[in-house]
Amino acid sequence: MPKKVLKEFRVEYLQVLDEKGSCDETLMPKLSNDEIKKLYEMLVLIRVFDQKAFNMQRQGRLGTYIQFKGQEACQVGSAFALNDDDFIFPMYRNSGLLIARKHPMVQVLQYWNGDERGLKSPPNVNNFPISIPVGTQEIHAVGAAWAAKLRNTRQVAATYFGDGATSKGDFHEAMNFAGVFQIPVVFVCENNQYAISVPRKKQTHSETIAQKAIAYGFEGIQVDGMDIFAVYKAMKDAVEKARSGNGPTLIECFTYRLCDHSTSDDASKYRPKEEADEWAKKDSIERLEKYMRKKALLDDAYKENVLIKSKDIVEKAVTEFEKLPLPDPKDIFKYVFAEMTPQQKEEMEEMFGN
Ligand SMILES: Cc1ncc(C[n+]2csc(CCOP(=O)(O)OP(=O)(O)O)c2C)c(N)n1
Repeated sequence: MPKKVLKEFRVEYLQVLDEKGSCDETLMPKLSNDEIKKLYEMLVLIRVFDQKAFNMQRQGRLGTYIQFKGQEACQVGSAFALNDDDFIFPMYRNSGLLIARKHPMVQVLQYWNGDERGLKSPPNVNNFPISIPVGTQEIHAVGAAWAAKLRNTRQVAATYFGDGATSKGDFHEAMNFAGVFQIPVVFVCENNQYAISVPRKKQTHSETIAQKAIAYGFEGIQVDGMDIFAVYKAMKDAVEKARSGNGPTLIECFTYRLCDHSTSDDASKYRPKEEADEWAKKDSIERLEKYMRKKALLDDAYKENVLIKSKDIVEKAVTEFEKLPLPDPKDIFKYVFAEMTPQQKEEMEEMFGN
């Protein structure tokens, strides 16, 4: 009997800008010089923020913090392809994404200091709260995008998650539903090669994460996640496709976390130094600088100026944040449900008195 040949499970890999800052002009997305500068300035701003927030946590000025160093291009490149009234459903590693989506830095700091009000979306954008449970945000994004489809608002939802999250049932449910009902959602997987200490190869036997989309009946693409042009291009295409009623896309941003998992982690315990050093050479910011220098969009004075301005913006946000009153610890009990359960009331009284 002749074997029936099924479609190959192959996906495209997209890189526009290589590590040396050389650009494949045939793949270059349409971006003006001003837009390229905006992307660069945002990358620098969120890196400065990330380092400052980490330092503050170490100094006891912030409760906890999840760094995203190495993943800036995934977050900025994708944010720039969305409209303000599109929805984002982020994960804990997405402080940079929130900032790129006009979420006030002060509020981001407020959140990491234990005040949930930090995640209240500003009125001009649709930023959903970040999700600490791994993967739950994927189904929420599908729900919001489904509502947008039913209401015919032409809004798109984007959801962000790590390679580890793709092993969750939520991922299957979200992807399956999105495929069946052709939901206007973009799944952005920031594959940073590790789920805390679990390497990607122990997460899935698939060659890529992107190819998983094929089984759900839609397109998956793997992009160089440290190449901001590739991320932007893939996202722009996926968003346009979703907005015009042609369903979901899975974008796997192939990247690396150039930092610990969190402020309670030490990645040197499970990742070889040589590996991290190799990835650091691919860094999105240096790569873009090389490109911009070649195109006369960046010189030393501009670079210095961007850094000074970024530090100034971050310091002002920190000063404002440190003036805010701390949240009331009773809020932990008060706002889990609309009404406190009898047990919560009892616990609260036990802890704080009447
Ligand atoms: C449902 C759930 N299970 C376990 C955890 C504990 N946990 C926190 S982060 C993490 C790893 C997730 O890795 P990945 O999805 O690759 O994202 P990354 O942290 O690498 O960005 C785990 C297991 C959690 N937060 N939620």
